[in-house]
Amino acid sequence: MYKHVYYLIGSLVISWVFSFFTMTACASSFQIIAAETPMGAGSKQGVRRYIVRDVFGPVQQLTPIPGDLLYDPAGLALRSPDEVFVANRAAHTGNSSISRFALYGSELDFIGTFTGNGVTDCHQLCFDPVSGELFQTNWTTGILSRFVFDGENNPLANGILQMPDNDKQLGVVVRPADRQLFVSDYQKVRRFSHNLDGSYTFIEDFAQDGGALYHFMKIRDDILYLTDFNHGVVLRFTFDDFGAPIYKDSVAAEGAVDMDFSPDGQEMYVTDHRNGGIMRYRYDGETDTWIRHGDKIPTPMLGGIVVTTTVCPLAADLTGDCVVNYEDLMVFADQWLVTGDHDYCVLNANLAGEPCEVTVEDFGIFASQWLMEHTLSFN
Ligand SMILES: [Ca+2]
Ligand SMILES: [Ca+2]
Repeated sequence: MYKHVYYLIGSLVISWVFSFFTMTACASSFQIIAAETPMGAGSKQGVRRYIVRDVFGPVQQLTPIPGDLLYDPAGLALRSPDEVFVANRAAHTGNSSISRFALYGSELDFIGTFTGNGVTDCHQLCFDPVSGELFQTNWTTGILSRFVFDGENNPLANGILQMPDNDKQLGVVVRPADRQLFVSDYQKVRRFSHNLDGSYTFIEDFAQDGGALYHFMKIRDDILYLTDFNHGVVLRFTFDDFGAPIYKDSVAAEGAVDMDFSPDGQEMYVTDHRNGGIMRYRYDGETDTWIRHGDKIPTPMLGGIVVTTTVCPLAADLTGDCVVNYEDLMVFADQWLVTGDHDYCVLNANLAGEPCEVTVEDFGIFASQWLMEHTLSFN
């Protein structure tokens, strides 16, 4: 069928004979997913993906979500460890949409894109961790779009929440402890209480440092993290007994627009919207502070970021089952000597990194993982 398949199989046999492989795959691997979001407006940027094999360890780029499936991606949210939603900002044209991707191993599949129910100018989106409801911010309309999911996981419009000030929306997050909903504008954050019938009641706005250009938010260990793009910091808030936020401290982070955390909570990743790059921080439990460490992960200007455990530590698994076998060899052979776009290398057989061409260098890595397998950590 393929002449080069036989050549590759021959090489594999030779490599196998001279090697004694042991399972070294580490269970703590995770995946960082970050949207390329230029300041102002973008077009066909993609969503970058990286594997981190150990917390604080080096990162290796995975195939990105290609920009031709998206439209100016800005916000990211995980519905589960193996499903990511991408909010398409659509260059502020008002034609925003939300795209869904299934993650398996280190691979991904496009599920589909939906719109409607007030989706016009998307920024951050988030899921209620209790009900699974999806909230999508819209930059200019004051409308927060709400979606639930039917038995076949199709999104269903679930009404909207109108901001009391009808003003801008950037970030959105739900506090798991009491299901309060937080929606940021540039200069303030609105908070809403959750009612038993599923409605929300506006409580108040809060802010720390005026003129802040607040953007995206996350909640980790019941602490609210809020980016302040103007001052280049991530603000932290705790909560009092009544759920009111109390300013705690800030972490310096130039151009900060979103952040997420390693699964063990020991590392924080902050996206730089102004200069590009992902800044890395180490948690110091004694002082309860975040300390910058390591090099910035170089990228173009970024927006949203999420971290998931759904990733296969075996780079040579090209089919997503985290076993490197004949099926992967067939995928590898299909891409043998193929050259792709160096900025968006979607050739998953390009294992050795740049340049985006599948050559003997990549095959060396493939061969070194031949017949290795690993149980996916989320199973
Ligand atoms: Ca495989
Ligand atoms: Ca290569």
